[in-house]
Amino acid sequence: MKLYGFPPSPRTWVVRAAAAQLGISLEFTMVDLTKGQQHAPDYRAINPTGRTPTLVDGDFKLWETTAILQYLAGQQPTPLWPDDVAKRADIMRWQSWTLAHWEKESCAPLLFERVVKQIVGMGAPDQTVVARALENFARDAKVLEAHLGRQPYFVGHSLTLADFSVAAPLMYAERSQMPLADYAKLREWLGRVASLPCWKETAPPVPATAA
Ligand SMILES: N[C@@H](CCC(=O)N[C@@H](CS)C(=O)NCC(=O)O)C(=O)O
Repeated sequence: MKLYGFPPSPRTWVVRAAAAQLGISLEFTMVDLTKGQQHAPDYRAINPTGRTPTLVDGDFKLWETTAILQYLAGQQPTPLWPDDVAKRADIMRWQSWTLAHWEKESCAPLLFERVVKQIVGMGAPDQTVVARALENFARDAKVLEAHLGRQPYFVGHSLTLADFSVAAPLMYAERSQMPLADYAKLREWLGRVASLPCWKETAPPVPATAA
């Protein structure tokens, strides 16, 4: 299978980390977002949304990170994506919530305003956007903290795709100054996930700051 992506992006990173955890080797092709390669006609032919990552398996072209994670985990029996309808729905619940709220409204705006803008030279963070994201972050982190007070992983007692999906937006938590200090369970869980060999093996080099 081939993966098209941009290694520093959390979405490409989480797909590569999950593939490594599953023991699936992916033939990787770089789509350099800093050079606009996501808009090149040959890339648009496999992903008309002009975003990364994209998985290609023979004639099957799959975009959207969550769908890619489920497709990879569905290749063989794995505790990451248990063959149990309630557990899969539970994983999907956390993945859906992450897409709609945790990633979109809380983490991604902090990453963009505080890190991406600096790297690509887009100027200072918009403090209105940052303030709104911090409010959302507190709202969502409380939900995560309460859940992790009851169990060590998001679904059941072992690692699943839910942990990969919820952790991905936190990949640059420190650099984005995400306020994790008040959430001990969340920090402990993130430490467990981030110390997985698959996470470290696929970690991108830290991008430089624009001069
Ligand atoms: N919902 C998509 C979002 C994909 C996405 O926005 N990817 C970013 C990189 S993390 C991208 O390619 N951005 C380039 C652009 O929007 O031009 C997914 O989860 O895969």
